Amino acid sequence: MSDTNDSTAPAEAAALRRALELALRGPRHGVNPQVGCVLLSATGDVIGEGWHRGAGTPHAEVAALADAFARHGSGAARGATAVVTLEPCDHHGRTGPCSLALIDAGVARVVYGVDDPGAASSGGGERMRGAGLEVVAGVGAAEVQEAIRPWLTAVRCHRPFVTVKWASSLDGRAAAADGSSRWITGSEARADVHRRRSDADAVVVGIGTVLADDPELTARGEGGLLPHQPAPVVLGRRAVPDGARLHEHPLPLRRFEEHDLDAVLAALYEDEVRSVFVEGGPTVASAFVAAGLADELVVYLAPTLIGGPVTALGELGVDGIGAQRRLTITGVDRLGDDLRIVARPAPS
Ligand code: AOF
Ligand code: ZN
Repeated sequence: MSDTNDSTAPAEAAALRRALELALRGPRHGVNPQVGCVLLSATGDVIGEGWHRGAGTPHAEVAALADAFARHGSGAARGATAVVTLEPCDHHGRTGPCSLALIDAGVARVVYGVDDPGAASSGGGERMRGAGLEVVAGVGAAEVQEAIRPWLTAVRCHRPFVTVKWASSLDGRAAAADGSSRWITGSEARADVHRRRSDADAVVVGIGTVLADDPELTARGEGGLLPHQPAPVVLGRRAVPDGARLHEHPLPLRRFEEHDLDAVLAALYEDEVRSVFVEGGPTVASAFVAAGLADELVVYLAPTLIGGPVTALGELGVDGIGAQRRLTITGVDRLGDDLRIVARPAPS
């Protein structure tokens, strides 16, 4: 086991975990992925760290190189190992290619988690190999994939990642028979909804919800508006009333009259929307689920019983039990008196 690759592997796996921790400091919303990078010296010491802070700002690799240069001088990365959560990019986007930045800095070895699925940006691994660097892919890949699943799904499917959220009584009712639905869940659950709105690029509701609830669709916290607001999107033909609170939203309202959700999502993707938070009501939520477009469900269950006809989801076309939509539950948490259940479609 005298091979240097073997002896540095545990340090690299630890550096990858650290890089992922750094990555998650960046914004979850937006057109770019969360990416983190740790630079290790030949002896395995951390000489630089960086993460991506949002579109247009330096990529994680460039930020880590700048950190290493600032701490140890301009030759600091010569012979170093770069440990990155995502394959370094190979394109001139809003910034320059990280593959070239790493080559130019004299980095000898690159270890990364997940291949870049972007058609224009991928290829950094190949370029660096061609330049004589050692490149190892797939380290910590499962953790990275899980952490940036929304962005990876969006880029692979060319549509935003879709989270469908609803709040219901324990018996799955979203409202009483007269349609009144406010305050089923408590304040902790509602605060969680606002944080999740803020992580999304857009929040989607049906016109029925606008007419029934007059929602603001902003992401709010104790101190008022949260720093990032999702764009409000309303589906359906009926008009949004002039006095609707939605008109006070800081971002312009996007309207789609069509029922073709693929077309809606394609148009939003074109507009750089990479994640949408679908907040209802039952018709819109079930349309996304029925179309197989719900990548994640976030369900808040309140300890109350309502009964009656207004279920959290409308028609799903499940005529026989064989057509039921099986889920995998990935999280169950108690928020105040309520339960939050996070689930995704079961692997088929
Ligand atoms: C990032 N941050 O740390 C890395 C990225 O057009 P740009 O310059 O903003 O490039 C965005 C793409 O670059 C992104 O979609 C991803 O494929 C790749 N890598 N992006 O925003 C980073 N390493
Ligand atoms: Zn890059």
